[in-house]
Amino acid sequence: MARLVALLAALALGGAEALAVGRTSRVVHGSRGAARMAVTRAPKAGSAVVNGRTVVLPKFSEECSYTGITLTRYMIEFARANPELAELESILASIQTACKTISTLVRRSSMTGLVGLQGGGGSVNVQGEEQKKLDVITNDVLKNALKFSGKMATLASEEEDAPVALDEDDNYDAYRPKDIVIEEGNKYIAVFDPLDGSSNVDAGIPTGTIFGIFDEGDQTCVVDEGLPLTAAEQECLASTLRPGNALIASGYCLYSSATHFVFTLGAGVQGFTLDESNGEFVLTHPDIMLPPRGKIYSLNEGNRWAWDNALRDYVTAIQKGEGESGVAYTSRYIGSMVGDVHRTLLYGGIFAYAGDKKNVNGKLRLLYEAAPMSFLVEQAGGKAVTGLHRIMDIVPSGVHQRVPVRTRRARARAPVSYTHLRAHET
Ligand code: P6P
Repeated sequence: MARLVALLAALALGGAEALAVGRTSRVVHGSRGAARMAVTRAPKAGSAVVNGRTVVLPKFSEECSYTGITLTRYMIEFARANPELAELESILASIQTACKTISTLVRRSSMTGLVGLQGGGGSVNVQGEEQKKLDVITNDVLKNALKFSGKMATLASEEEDAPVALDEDDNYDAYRPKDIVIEEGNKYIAVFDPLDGSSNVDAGIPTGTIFGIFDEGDQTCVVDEGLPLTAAEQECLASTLRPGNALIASGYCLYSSATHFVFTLGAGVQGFTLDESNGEFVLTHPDIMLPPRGKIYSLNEGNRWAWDNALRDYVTAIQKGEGESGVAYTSRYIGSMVGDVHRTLLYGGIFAYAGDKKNVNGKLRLLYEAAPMSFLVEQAGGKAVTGLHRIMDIVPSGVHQRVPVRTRRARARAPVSYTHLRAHET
């Protein structure tokens, strides 16, 4: 009987106000003479308190004018500044490697034949959604990267029916002297959507990977290794789901005109861009803060006549410029949450996925879509709310639970039925 620490929980730490630092950049001529934009001012040193724990921001006394501040270096410095979170360095290293791999798989899919449905069709995930070839492959890429990090206890994925409890790492056993029991290091849990928006991928529309990492907590489930999980074991795994204030890290990788890696460790949001000339993610968007006001609203208006009246009236008002800002909003909607949220983080405005008569609980999954993104939005100075509750306060009732969808606007109005991620009003 293998003793496995198996946990599931959701998301994010409380929304400590991120340290805001202006972004400056200059053209730096690298060794190859090619002009490259580099961030000349790294994130401001400091710290933030999230859920009672202090997270110290790394310091960068100098920067290489050829490579800028890479994600690898950022995490090295983060681990030095936060020794108790040092293992996040190897976890983020695994995730960035997986994201680079996925970026290449997505970019080359039309040439490599990795387009279309898994098995020509008929392969359906637990959500009842037809799986694309890339859904399955990217799930394996990310699952393996996290598993081989040696730091994971459990993985939960959109593409996995049930949580995957990782048994002892064979290599770890091979290295471990048999007569000494070595206390394992921290064990973490990952939740992820390996290719969010995959229905768009064959058309070259932006897609992304969403991830959330949280520490193991104290719940333990003992499961038989190598055997399918029993109902009781699944119940145990699911019973460890905790409200979205338990995350240590979350982020996404956007596969678009460029490959952007945006994440938070509980003290602000950092944005990196893949420099394809050397394969490094380079810090290009330090300390992302939502603009105080935006004039873009992003939600699927095809669902308009299934919305409740309050939401329809709200959208009509902002379309007419009759909202709080008095500015007529414009509509942008990609249908990939990663793309829509990334634009919202940079340009401001509103992203929402509404509950409606067809889907009372909307569509976004709490554990590995809405909550990791909510963590980022809050860390970027925004609000991620559902009707009566802050998204991150919701205790998931299951791995694939959809977000309970009710949102109360900033001012006391009748609750409107949608989940919306919005820059807070100034
Ligand atoms: P709809 C992708 O399938 C996804 O989960 C999110 O990435 C996206 O925001 C939403 O669904 C799009 O759903 O119903 O507008 O196509």
